[in-house]
Amino acid sequence: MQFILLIKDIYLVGTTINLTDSEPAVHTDSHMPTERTGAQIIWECLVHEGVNTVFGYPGGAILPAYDAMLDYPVRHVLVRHEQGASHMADGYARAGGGVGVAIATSGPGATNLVTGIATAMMDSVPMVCITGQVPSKLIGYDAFQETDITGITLPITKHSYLVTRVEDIMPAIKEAFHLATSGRPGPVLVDITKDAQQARLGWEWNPTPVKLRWHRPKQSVSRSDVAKAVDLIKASKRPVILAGQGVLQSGAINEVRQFAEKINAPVALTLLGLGAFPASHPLNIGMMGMHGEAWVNHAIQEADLLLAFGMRFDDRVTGNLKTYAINAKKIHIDIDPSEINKNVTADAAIVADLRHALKDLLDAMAPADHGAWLKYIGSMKGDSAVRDIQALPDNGHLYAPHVINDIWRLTEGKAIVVTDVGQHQMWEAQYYHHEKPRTLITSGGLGTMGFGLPAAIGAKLAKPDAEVWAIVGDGGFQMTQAELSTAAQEGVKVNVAVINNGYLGMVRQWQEFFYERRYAATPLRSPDFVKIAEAHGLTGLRVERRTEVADVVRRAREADGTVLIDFRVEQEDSVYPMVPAGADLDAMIRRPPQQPSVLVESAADPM
Ligand SMILES: Cc1cc2nc3c(=O)[nH]c(=O)nc-3n(C[C@H](O)[C@H](O)[C@H](O)COP(=O)(O)OP(=O)(O)OC[C@H]3O[C@@H](n4cnc5c(N)ncnc54)[C@H](O)[C@@H]3O)c2cc1C
Ligand SMILES: Cc1ncc(C[n+]2csc(CCOP(=O)(O)OP(=O)(O)O)c2C)c(N)n1
Ligand SMILES: [Mg+2]
Repeated sequence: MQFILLIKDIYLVGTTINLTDSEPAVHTDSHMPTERTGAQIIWECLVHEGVNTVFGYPGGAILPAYDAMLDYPVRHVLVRHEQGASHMADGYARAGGGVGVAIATSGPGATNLVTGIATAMMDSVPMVCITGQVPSKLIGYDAFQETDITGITLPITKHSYLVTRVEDIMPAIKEAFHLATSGRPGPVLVDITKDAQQARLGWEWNPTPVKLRWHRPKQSVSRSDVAKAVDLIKASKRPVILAGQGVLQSGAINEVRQFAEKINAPVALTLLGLGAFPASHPLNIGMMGMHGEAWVNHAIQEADLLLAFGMRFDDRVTGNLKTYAINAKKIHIDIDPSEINKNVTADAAIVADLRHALKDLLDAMAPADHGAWLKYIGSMKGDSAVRDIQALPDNGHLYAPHVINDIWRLTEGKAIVVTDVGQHQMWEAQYYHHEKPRTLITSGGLGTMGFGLPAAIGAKLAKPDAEVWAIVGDGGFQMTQAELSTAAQEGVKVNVAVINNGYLGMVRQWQEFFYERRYAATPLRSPDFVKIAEAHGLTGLRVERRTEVADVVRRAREADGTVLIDFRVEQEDSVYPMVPAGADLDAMIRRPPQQPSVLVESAADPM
C-alpha cells in the first residue's frame, strides 16, 4: 500500500504501514543522553549522516534493527536478493554523489551482498553495508547463519567492523561514513551482533568529525610537483588529457574544462569517465581503450605527453604496457598514492584531490595552443571513421547500435543510463553521447553482470526527477531480473531496454575472434521478456524492426510505470574496434570490409 507519512517535516513515500501521522519519530536532535537500544542507535546514526533511503532484506540477526527502523524517517526498499541491495546502493551513490546504504542479515544475507561490495570496491563507490551478526557469545560456534563476513569482505572493502558492544555502534558507523567518502571512496561494512542491537545505552549523538590516525588523505598539493608538471606541459607539442572517474569523484568538471581550454589540448575519456567532459565539446575526442575510438588510441600512442586525471591506467585502457605511449611523458594526478607508478611510470605525479591539484596547476600555467596536433587527430578521425548508423539505409536488420543511438537522440543525451556488462555496454559507451556528469553508471572494474537493473533502480531513487534507462543484455538481465518486482512494488519508473541477441554476446565475440567460432555455452534461450514484465504488472513491449524503435522508445518515455522493451537485435554482430587483451593499443581489430552492407562507417554522427 502506497502512503505518504509526515515525520518532522520530512515527507516519506513508502510501503511501510506501522506509523501514523501522530506518532513522532524517535530521532531527535537534543543533546541530552537518552536511553536507546543498539538497533535505535543504528538508525539515529544513519539519520544524522543524512541517509533517507536504504536498500535491504530482513532476517533473524538484523531483526532488532528492522523493528526499530519503523520509527525513523528512512525509506526502506525491499529488494528480492541482497545482491540487488548492494547494486542499488551503488547506483544510488553514483547517480546522487552521496553514500549508498545496504542492509542484510547474517550468513546468506551478508554473503549475497558480496558481489555488489566487490563491484563498488573496484569502481571506488562510497557505500556502507550494515549486516546483522549472531549474538556475540555464539561467534565461533557455527551458530545458525553465522558467517565471518568481515573476514570474507576484508579484501573488498576499505574497512570492515565487527561490533559486539552497543557502545561501539556509533563510532563504527561514523567511521564507516567517514572512510567511505574520504580520500578514494569505497565500500565499508559494519557487522553488528544481535545482542549489541538489543542492548541499551544512555546515548547522545557525537557531532565531532571523525579523525583517524591511520587514515589521513593528503590535503595539500606539493608546489614542487606542480612545478615539475608545468615544465612538462610547457615542453609538450602533442599532449592528451586522459580523464577518468576521479574527475567525477572530485567534482573537477569545470577545472578539467578550464585546463583543456587553457592549453587547447584534446581530452580522451575512460569508460568510467564518460560524462566528465561534455561529449559535444570540440576538445572531446572520445573514449580510449579496448573498445575506444581508433583515433583516440592512435593519438595516445603518438602523444608526447599524457595527463592522467583521476584514472588508473586499467589494462582495458593501456593494452600492452611495454608499448603503451612509449614516446610520452606522463603526469599522473590521483588521490590514492598507491596508483602512482602502479601500472605506468609517472614522470611527474601529484597525489591530491584532483580539483585542488588542477586549481594550483591552472594558476601556475601559461596558455598554450595545440591547434596543429588537434587538426592531425581530426584527420585521423576522418580516415579511420566514426560509425554512422543513422545514415545507413534500413536493410531490415535491427542492430544494437541503432537502438542505443535512437535512445540517445530521443532523450537528447540527457538521461541517466545504467548498463549491464557485455557488448551492449560497449555500444552504449560508443553511441550514447553523455553531456553531463554522473549520467553513465556502469560496472567497469569488476564487470559485474546483473548490475544494470538494480543499479538503475538505485539511480532513480537518488534522482527521482531524472529519466533513467537500464540498457541490459539478455544474459545479465536474467541474473537480477527479480528486481523488476522491487521496481513494481516501490513504484519506481525505469525504462529497461533488453538488448536481446540470443547470446552471451561479448563472450561469443571472443569465441568468434579467438576460439574459431566454437560457441561453447554462449547461445542463450530466454523467457518471453514481455510476459515477464507483464507478470510484474509492468508494461512489456517488443521491437524487431528498426523503423519501430523510435515510436516504442517514445511510448516507454511517456508511460507512467516501468516499461521493459525487448529489442530483438542481430545475433552475431560484434563490437569494433577491439584491442585484443594484452595487444598493443593501436593494434585494433576493425570492422571487416566485407560487411559494409551491414554496417558502414563514416565520419558524421548527426543528432
Ligand atoms: C566489457 C568491458 C570492457 C571495457 N572496455 C573499456 C574500454 O574500452 N575503455 C575504458 O576506458 N574502459 C573499459 N572498461 C572499464 C575498465 O575496466 C575500467 O573500469 C576503467 O577503465 C576505469 O576507469 P577509471 O580509471 O577512470 O576509473 P576508476 O577505476 O574508478 O579509477 C579512478 C581513479 O581516480 C582516483 N580518484 C578518485 N577520486 C579522486 C579524487 N578526488 N581526486 C583525484 N583522483 C581521484 C582513484 O584513486 C582511481 O585511481 C571496460 C570494462 C568492461 C566490463
Ligand atoms: C557475473 C558475471 N559472470 C560472467 C561474466 C563474463 N561475461 C562478460 S560479458 C558476458 C556476456 C554478457 O551477455 P549479455 O548479458 O547477453 O550481454 P551481451 O554481451 O550479449 O550484450 C559474460 C558472460 C561477467 N562479466 N559477470
Ligand atoms: Mg546477449
